[in-house]
Amino acid sequence: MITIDEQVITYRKQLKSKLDPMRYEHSLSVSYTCMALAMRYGYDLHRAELAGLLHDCAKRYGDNELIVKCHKHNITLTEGELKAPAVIHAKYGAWMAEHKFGIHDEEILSAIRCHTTGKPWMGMLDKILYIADYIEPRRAKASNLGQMRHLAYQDLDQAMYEILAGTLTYLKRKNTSIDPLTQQAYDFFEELTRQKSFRITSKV
Ligand code: DGI
Ligand code: FE
Ligand code: FE
Repeated sequence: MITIDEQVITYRKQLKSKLDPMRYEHSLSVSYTCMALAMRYGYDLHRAELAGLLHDCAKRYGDNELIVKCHKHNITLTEGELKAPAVIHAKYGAWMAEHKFGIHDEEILSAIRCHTTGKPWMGMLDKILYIADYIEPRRAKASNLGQMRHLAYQDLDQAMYEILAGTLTYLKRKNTSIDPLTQQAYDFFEELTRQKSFRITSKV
């Protein structure tokens, strides 16, 4: 029977041999940040660690390779994904986590699957991974990173909303195609945070 620590060490070795050094460091950093957020919000530390470690496992492939691999394994890609291929490593990464790394925990697979776009009705691990990917210590400086790091430990939904807003602004400025799921995630968290702030003010 393999222990949790042995499982993590095995995954790290596999990832280190396949990912470029900076991507591997990012994966470790996201993994630790997921665990820190899991401590804060009372989520299972080991599942958070695995989601962080494996989330970018498909990042070694280029866009065209990913499209071919999805086709080969009967993974359906939406029109939105084909127009914004930078998001496909999340869906194929979830497939790899299941079929190459032997993960069968649906919460871990779901978190990997939506870590780039987000989606409406995200579970706690979905949000932890999405946010950890953005705030991890080695992340290149986005202008609002300090605020986001603080907010992540105050309120997951508010942090989701702010990060999605920043991502959409960035994507629009780049004039690149936006996956409808990214827009749907933003609309969902905008409405959720609006309702939450309404509830807080209406209590006063
Ligand atoms: O894999 P990472 O670099 O750690 O980060 P990520 O998985 O969040 O995102 C990879 C890229 O995908 C990042 O530059 C932002 C971009 N992205 C997120 N949503 C969309 C998107 N790109 C397009 N074109 N459309 C989207 O909706
Ligand atoms: Fe990613
Ligand atoms: Fe990442």
